[in-house]
Amino acid sequence: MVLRSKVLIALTLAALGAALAATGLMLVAVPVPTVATSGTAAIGGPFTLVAMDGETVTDQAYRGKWLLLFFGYTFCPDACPTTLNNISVALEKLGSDAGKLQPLFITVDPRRDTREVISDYLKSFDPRIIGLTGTQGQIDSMVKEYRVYVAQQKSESEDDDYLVSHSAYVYLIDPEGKFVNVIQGNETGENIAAWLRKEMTGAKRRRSGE
Ligand SMILES: [Cu+2]
Repeated sequence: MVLRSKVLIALTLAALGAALAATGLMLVAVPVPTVATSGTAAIGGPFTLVAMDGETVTDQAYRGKWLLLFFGYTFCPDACPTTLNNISVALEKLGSDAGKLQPLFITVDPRRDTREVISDYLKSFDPRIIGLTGTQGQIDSMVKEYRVYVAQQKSESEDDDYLVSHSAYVYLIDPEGKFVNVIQGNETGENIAAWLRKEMTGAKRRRSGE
């Protein structure tokens, strides 16, 4: 319970920080929460989204793999490209262990981020990162489940020219679909890889009851 509260507080602070970041241009500066164990946090849960081929995909499709989730949007000027770069570097650093992981980029701006837009955008990053979109309702419920802060900024000119301020945590979900922990997207690829190794080995040890 204590651990769950810690992450919840951190994610709430992140939301607050993002709300205070008037332009939505900055990463949320909140210390990375530390969680020593996993399993019961009230973060995460089942989801239904749409894959790049138009097929419906649920969390069940990824059972048996660790999931690395990042929520963002392709028009994002900095947090998203930075995070996706860092994840790409982390995958490289992990070597063959990256095979146990499935990184997902989930748009919080499904109106502009069509499947084609997302596919094109992800060509700039590691090809193992899979893009997902969904209806506004599907995205909204996932954003709520994962406590992602998302706020569309008012556009002064054209309708389609807006920024979306959002929290920039990367979420780790274990092979059974349980939320494990988060890390800030602006951590270096090296730090993300080290964090992943630690979390993934820790979970294995916990499962075998050591
Ligand atoms: Cu972003």
